[in-house]
Amino acid sequence: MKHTLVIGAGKSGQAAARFLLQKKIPVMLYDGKMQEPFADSILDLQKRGVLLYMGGQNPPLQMLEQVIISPGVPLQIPLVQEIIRNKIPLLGELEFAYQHAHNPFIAITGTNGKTTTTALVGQMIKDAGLSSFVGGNIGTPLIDVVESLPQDATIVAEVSSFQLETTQNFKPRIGVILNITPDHLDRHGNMENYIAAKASIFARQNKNDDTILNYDDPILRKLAASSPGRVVFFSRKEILPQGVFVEDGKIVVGENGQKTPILPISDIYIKGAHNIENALAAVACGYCLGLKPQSMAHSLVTFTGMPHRLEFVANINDVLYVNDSKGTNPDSTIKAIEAYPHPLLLIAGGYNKNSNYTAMLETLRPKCQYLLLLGETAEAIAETALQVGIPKEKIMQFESLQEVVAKAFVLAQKGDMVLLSPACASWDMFANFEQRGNLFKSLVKEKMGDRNGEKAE
Ligand code: UMA
Repeated sequence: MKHTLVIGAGKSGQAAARFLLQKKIPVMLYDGKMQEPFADSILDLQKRGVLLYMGGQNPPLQMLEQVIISPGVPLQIPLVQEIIRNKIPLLGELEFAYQHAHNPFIAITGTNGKTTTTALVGQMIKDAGLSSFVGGNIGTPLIDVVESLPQDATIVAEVSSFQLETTQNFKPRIGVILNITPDHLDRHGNMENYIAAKASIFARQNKNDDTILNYDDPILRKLAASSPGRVVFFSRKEILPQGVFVEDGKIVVGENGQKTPILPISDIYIKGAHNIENALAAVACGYCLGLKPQSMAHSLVTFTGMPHRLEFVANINDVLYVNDSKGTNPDSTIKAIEAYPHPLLLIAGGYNKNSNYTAMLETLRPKCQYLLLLGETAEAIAETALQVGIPKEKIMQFESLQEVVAKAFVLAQKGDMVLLSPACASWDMFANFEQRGNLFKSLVKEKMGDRNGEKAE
């Protein structure tokens, strides 16, 4: 009997396997890691008949009908290359979910800001009294829910370049690209491939669909011409004849010579220039959906942001502790560095994606109290920091996040900010950025407890 092979036994792969089992399709589950001891969720799949191929054990390709690949697995690995050579149909989890979905999609991508914008758009739709489901790269594999959503729900999906790379028919009703700066080049090989993966968000749209693009991003401005959909631009820097922009300190929607003000940007709860861009993109989505200006304004005033994204952790003796574990590339960390005026103890470093840290460290230099480094990239970041003129005595390397937080507590002065914004993915030391951010928060809170204890004595 022909099987479906699921590659990657993480969140996406397990969700795909569960879905296939429900449809009574025989499943094989492959993972490059041994995964022992198996998580209960994997043991459960095994009990239900899933054949496990763990630790890089090759499954028998002649028994395969199709293959579903998890987003984090590169197409270059030998097993996938063998599958492609054997012409076995291969699709990603996003495409698989799309093929089984009955609801319209709003898909949001971009190097940075996609999680916040996705959650914000989901909130805007709910605040307008409509039904939405928020999922995808943000954390819930869509295949888990696509067949059980209410008929009137709009799926608001955060989509990554990894997911977009393996789409074939995926065509969102609204596709958003927030920005494109170098990231994941270890996986995509070069910028052209990375841009092409992002652009596939609109590649199959038609004139009844909307493509929302950032006018201030030169790559996206150029890309607009290749969208078959209706392009709606947003801009933080320029007043546009048509689209969503900032004028006299207010977000404004311009359409056919008419201007509709939404709200003053100072009223938006989430702070920083990058969040104004996320808000503009969300308003552009709301505009395409026909949401009322007052309702969108209410969402922007009340939406408080996402965990692990410039998340306030504590203020201890006038030192701010902020968790930006989702800062997984240099550009994202630049935005975190720029978001607050405080002198910084920046905690950075992690999994090596061959990024360039020069611009990030140049942004940091005038505010840098200390640069506390850990992970695979610590050495490379330290070298670049010296090159951009950050003094040697301000740069320190550590073996664990525990050591970093302990040192930050000793070094931080009143008025400083201790910012975890690693500019790197977490995969060298952690399962994901959430685990890294949660550990940071619990270490800070532990220290806060110690500090209170000291005071009490
Ligand atoms: N694996 C292999 N071989 C490989 C690489 C990985 O077997 O060469 C295995 C790993 O051992 C692991 C499994 O694949 O067991 C993990 O699969 P995965 O990396 O696809 O991770 P999932 O747990 O399925 O989570 C994925 C997304 N992860 C990635 O794209 C890396 C999650 O995005 C997403 O929330 C989830 O699906 C649900 O849709 C996270 C992410 O970091 C947030 N995304 C990147 C980002 O935002 O920058 C793209």
